[in-house]
Amino acid sequence: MNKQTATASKKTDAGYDFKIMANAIRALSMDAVQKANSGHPGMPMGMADVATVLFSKYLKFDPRNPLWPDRDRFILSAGHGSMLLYALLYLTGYEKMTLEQIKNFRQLGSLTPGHPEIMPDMGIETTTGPLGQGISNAVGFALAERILAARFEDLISHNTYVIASDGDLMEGISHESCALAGHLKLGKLIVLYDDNGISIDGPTSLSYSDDVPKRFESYGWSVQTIDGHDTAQIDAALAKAQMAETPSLICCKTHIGFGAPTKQGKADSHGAPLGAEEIKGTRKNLDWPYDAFEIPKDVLNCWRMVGQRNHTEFRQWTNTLEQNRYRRDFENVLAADIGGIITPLIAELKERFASEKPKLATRQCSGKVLETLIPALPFLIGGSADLTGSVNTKIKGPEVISRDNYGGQYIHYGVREHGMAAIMNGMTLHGGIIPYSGTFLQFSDYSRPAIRLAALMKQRVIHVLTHDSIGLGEDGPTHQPVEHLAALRAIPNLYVFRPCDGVETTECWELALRQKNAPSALALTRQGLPTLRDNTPENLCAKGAYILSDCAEEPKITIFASGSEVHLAIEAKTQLEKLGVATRVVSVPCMDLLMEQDGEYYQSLVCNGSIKIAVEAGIRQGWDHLIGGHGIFIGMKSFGESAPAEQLFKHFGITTEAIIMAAKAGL
Ligand SMILES: Cc1ncc(C[n+]2csc(CCOP(=O)(O)OP(=O)(O)O)c2C)c(N)n1
Ligand SMILES: [Mg+2]
Repeated sequence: MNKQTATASKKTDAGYDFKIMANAIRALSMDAVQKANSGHPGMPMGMADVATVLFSKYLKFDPRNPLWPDRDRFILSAGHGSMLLYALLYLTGYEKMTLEQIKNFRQLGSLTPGHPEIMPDMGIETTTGPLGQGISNAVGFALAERILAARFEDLISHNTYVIASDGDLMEGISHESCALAGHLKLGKLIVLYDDNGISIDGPTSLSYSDDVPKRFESYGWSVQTIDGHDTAQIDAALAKAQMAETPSLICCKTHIGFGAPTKQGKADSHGAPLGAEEIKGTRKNLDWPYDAFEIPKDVLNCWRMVGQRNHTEFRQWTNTLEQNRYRRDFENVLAADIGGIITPLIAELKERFASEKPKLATRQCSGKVLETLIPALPFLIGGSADLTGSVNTKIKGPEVISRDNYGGQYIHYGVREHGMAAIMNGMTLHGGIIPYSGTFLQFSDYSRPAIRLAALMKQRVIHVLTHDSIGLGEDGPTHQPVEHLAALRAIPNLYVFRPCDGVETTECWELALRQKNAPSALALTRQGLPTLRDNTPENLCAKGAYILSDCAEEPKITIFASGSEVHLAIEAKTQLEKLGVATRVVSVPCMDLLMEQDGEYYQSLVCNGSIKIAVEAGIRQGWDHLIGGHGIFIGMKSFGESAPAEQLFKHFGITTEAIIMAAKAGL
């Protein structure tokens, strides 16, 4: 539907009654939840009218071509209402979303899990469930759209629609991301807020008296409030939102569990099957005299026509693409495929670090890597949560992205780590962008829920996390990560890198960029470190750990270390060898990658009978895999202290001398 012909109505353009179509969603939702004997019927029943108008008149989508790059994105932020999405996907004709799948709601191996799990080829753009994440991903989607539109104006112009609930808006992360959306004036972001006044504990008045419209107005959004069951009002509000130059919030006053005789408007309908009696009464109330899972042919046909609405537009878009002179660039950007582009650049950087042997903090090394890579990778979009100068994420040259210029390559996210991480997830999910950003490792706790989702969704998002130990010094224990490396390593499918110098930093960046199906975290130092590595054609970090310095005979001592502690291990080795103790040093830049190698590779690093020592300025957790329960660990057991870094390493006993003493004691 284009802007000019939008008229408030109670029917689709094809003349079908919205109410009846919405009831199909309600019926499927309550039936599926009842059959699964678990799930959330209330929200889909409450938002069915809003979703019906959105899908049948506004959303630009083509179920036959779900990956159409210029499709509108629909994000169900309130993931507990998953049946709303599954019902829509079935009704509009996504091939894989069959009625069988709906009947298998929440069962092992089904395409209809409890909360939506990313499946873009089936209309599920992101995994939602942890409240606040979806709406924040959506800000990333909408920002990615603007960034790509600035580069390919003929090919990209689409909206991002969100359904969000009370819980989404209560969560802190929504404050972060929505404030930034307003600041960046993301006018193609349209949020439909299920303003039903109910959450799990009961009425939202128990804990929530925000003036939501004022809140969003203060962010610079356009806000409307409507009756979310009046399809004419929904239609008019959506038409108006299309015209807004700012993000739009439509507060849809709805009744949770709409149609249920005793549970409508009550928390009881939020997260449990309605029960056979209540379902019977609902069918009567809605004038829906059909069996469970039965959708009458004419209703289904009407929905299927909705699913075909944009097919011609899709074909026109494909023609435009074929004739577009930037077609190849566009396709390359969409694939975000770094392929061979970075190979010579990485080789050159490694050679430079290895020959110049600078004493640099790894955060500075990372800055140098970016200086080389960014000009070659226009889809690498950086940023920081207000620590740009400290985390070395911005290079000279590329412009900053702002409401007046989406053509830049750097985002000032403000002090919003959690929002930043979720926005990056949205940008990579949109396609065409590899996002990276920086903050202190300590503050990764603030981003953790979004980092976890990137790992779960297998998305390439790169977190630059500097000031990675007590080595940051005087800022003290509030800023000194201690358990963070272990905590991040605990997240499956997240690669945590902790390079020891410029060569390793370059190799780790390469691995993070080439890792298409996982996020990465680069833990980098504030303090300067010597260059330890020689150049090698091979990326030695790729196996997670490798022998950095070996001895002629069988090692009596094997020292494992990461990042800023590797040079301590090398110094200890030099002194131990003067005493005639054969010592090997294994650098461990990525424990996660090491765990993926076979046992043989691990055996090639350790020598049976050798005493194993691990050194890392963090906690022991995780290192037992490498050194065993009897291995010696030199690291942290408590929070840090505020003092200059050198004093702290001495104070906590993370020194060359401590390694030598431990080795002697072990022998
Ligand atoms: C981060 C997070 N905390 C808690 C939950 C558990 N939870 C699921 S829905 C919900 C709140 C329900 O209220 P609302 O968001 O208004 O949804 P409605 O009941 O109106 O559908 C909660 C607390 C969650 N999914 N995510
Ligand atoms: Mg609610």
